[in-house]
Amino acid sequence: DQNPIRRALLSVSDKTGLIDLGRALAKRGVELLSTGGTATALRDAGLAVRDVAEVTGFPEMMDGRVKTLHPAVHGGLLALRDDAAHRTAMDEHGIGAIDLLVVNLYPFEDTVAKGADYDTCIENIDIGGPAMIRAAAKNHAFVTVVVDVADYDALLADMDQHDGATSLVYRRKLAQIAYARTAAYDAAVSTWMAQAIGADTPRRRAVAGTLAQKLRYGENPHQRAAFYTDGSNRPGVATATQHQGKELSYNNINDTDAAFELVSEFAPDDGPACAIIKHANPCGVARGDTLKQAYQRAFDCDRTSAFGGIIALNQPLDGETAEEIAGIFTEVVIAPGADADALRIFGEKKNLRLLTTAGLADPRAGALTWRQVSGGFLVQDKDTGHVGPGDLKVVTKRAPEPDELADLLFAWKIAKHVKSNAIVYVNGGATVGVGAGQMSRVDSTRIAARKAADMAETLGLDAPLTQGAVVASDAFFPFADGLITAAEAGARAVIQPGGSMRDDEVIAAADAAGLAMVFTGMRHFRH
Ligand code: 93A
Repeated sequence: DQNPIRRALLSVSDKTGLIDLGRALAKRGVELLSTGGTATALRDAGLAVRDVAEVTGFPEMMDGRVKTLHPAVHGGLLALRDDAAHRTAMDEHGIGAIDLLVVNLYPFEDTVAKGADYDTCIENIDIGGPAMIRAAAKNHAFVTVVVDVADYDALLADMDQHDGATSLVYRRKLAQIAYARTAAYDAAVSTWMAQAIGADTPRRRAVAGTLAQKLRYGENPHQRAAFYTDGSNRPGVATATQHQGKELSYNNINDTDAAFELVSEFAPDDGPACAIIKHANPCGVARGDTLKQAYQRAFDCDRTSAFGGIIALNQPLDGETAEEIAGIFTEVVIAPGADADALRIFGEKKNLRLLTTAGLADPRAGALTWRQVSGGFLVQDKDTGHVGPGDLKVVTKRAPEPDELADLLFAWKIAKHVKSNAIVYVNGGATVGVGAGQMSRVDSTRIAARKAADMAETLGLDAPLTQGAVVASDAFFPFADGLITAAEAGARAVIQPGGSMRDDEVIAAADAAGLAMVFTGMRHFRH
């Protein structure tokens, strides 16, 4: 359904596969046109190429900013071959048809990812390439457009099946891919620019991404999946270095992100901290005098769930901590670095993946988060909310003691990272019971206390560690029952947003049980 491809314009920044493609096209009788660097590469390989400059009658100018932006190129791409007036215009102006366009763009996304300065990023915004891609894709009734090195082989195969032409079905498919590419490219520019100019509420923020990894499957084996980076180059799972072990899965990446975001709440200067994650919720978070101790204390919150978990550390992994972690099966460890001992010890654990990052995530850094709903998506600011001692309002007769206050603030930071309804018991800088994701707050409170009781049995303790603990609730207690459950489990102090219609009842119950309670005035729903 098309004449054989006679003339191709090749203009590529990524020259992978270029020579083979050029040879294969030349062998099929296709004339090659090219821009500067692409032409040189083809010529060096002994292929005959015509310079676009010869076709346009203009040299490439302004540092290459203007190379292909000319009617001789765009007319050749856009002309309707079956329209008499278009044919006349081509003849009058000496415009030759371009049947195939092969373009890949200036590497804007890579330039940003490398941390290049503003001007360098600007210079890497391709103008002529996207213009040609969009023109060729619009005219896919006659023109074939290829924007991805991965499509070269399929292009040649399609040509061979159609006597040197391509099928309309295939050209349509390529045109759609082409528009997806230019859309993603412009989205990457706008995303980068929003960040570069510090626009806190970008007028329109497109979802841009660069394929980082095709995943074997999604949350379940029957779901397809892939991992994209957004070019923001922040410390985290997307930019971490993987030292060993098999490829991360979809769930691994999701859980590793949750672990790292949580542990990043704890500044290294405040001492070692460890978070262990299962199914995106923490099953243990603790501080320690050493990193090893922080891990052990996190592990002791819920040893059963920690099996096969994901561990995040707020300081570089050392040998003694690695030795301790290696004692049970763990999927992933992520930390801002690892010393030689740690690398050697983990090197023997082939199934354990170790990821190191360039630092911790900044929990205060603004970002947007997306969630898909049928027919659309929700966008919101990332939850960067935080409270300090000065933000707390004591609402009970008794105010928290200093040690209780420290645990309350620690528990509050963790509650922010637990699925709602979230209840977190903390004792001496370690979680001792976590209740996550329940539909009623009182159930989360009971589950967390029951888990603490189970652990007390496992560890051979006289009483669960909820005795004398503090408790955080990510949102207000709607009734007194949740608070009473916490008091019965032995909690001494409570941190919660406040704001319930029945705050008075809840405060009265706290006073009756001798609890100290503070309101944050801020909640941390996480659904
Ligand atoms: O600076 S541009 O936006 N101006 C143009 O007119 C133009 N035409 C093609 N960049 C332009 N290109 C891009 O040059 C292509 O998209 C491709 O990425 C690159 C190929 O340049 P060379 O052949 O010199 O290596």
